[in-house]
Amino acid sequence: SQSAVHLIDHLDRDHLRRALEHDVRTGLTASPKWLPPKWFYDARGSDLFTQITRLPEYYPTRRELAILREWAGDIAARASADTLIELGSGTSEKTTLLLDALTAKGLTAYTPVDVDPVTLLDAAHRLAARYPALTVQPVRADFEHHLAALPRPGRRMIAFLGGTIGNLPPGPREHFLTTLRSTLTPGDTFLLGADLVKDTSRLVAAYDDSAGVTAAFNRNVLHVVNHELDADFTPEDFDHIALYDEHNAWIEMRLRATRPMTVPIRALGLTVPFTTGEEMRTEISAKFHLHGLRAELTAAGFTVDHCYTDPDGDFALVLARA
Ligand code: AVJ
Repeated sequence: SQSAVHLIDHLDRDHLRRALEHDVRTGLTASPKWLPPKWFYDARGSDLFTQITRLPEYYPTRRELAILREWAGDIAARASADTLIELGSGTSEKTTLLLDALTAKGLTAYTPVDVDPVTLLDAAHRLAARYPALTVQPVRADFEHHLAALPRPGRRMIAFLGGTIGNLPPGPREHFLTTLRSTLTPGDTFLLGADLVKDTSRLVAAYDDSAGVTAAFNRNVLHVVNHELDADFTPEDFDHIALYDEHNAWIEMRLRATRPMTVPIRALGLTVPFTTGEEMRTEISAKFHLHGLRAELTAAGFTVDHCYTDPDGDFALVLARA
């Protein structure tokens, strides 16, 4: 595409590299071991996630789309935003429904925010071509660290779709919501997508698909560490585990070592031992009850305007006001 789209980049190579080094050193020297889910998303990981959204078992994307198809007009009318800022925008595929409705109500700018520059620029070019009157300003940033640096023109809607809020454990989630609220001003709105508690077998199937795409996505974090930190993981020597923790109401993904290993991570001068069967946590994906979600938003200083769900009650979109 020829459209003029310029990336604002808050994640220079140095910053990213230091963050990855810190996370890998912290997580892999802890007991039990863990790695944060944000490192899934290099170009390959983003592509695998897109494949996940098309799997028959992975319902959240389709449910959220169904809600947007039905309610985007209502959401746009309530928000009457000038600027849409989308956190964790990925391919921005679902966003066109929102953009169609919001541009009809006077939206002039769209800012997708993501960590993967390839996916981000690709989406930005595609949307700039589709909405010629819209100013598309992609920002490469980490939504947990750069909220204060987001553009501030006019009435803003912050969209955080897909259920990505579920990647944050309760403490960091409260911090995120409070920080986001503090960067907003009266008239601004927050549109939050969240996956809802449901039958355990459906939850687990969504994170352990029969085609093995989620398993490849899970193992991708090891490819990323190999590539970025000169490590020697053999990803195939780890089994993909997805389980539902009912007490915490979250899905947990883990990688389980199938044999004893000693893995050099050369860039860190670190050697990480694994025993057979040892598991490391790579993601939590929290599931919500509507009343809990409302309470968390209210506690962070938002006023909940409207909750939308699909007919089966699988997924929720909540519109809240600053
Ligand atoms: C992109 C964080 C919403 O938690 O469902 C999909 C990521 N992980 N399958 C989710 C994911 C495994 C996804 N989010």
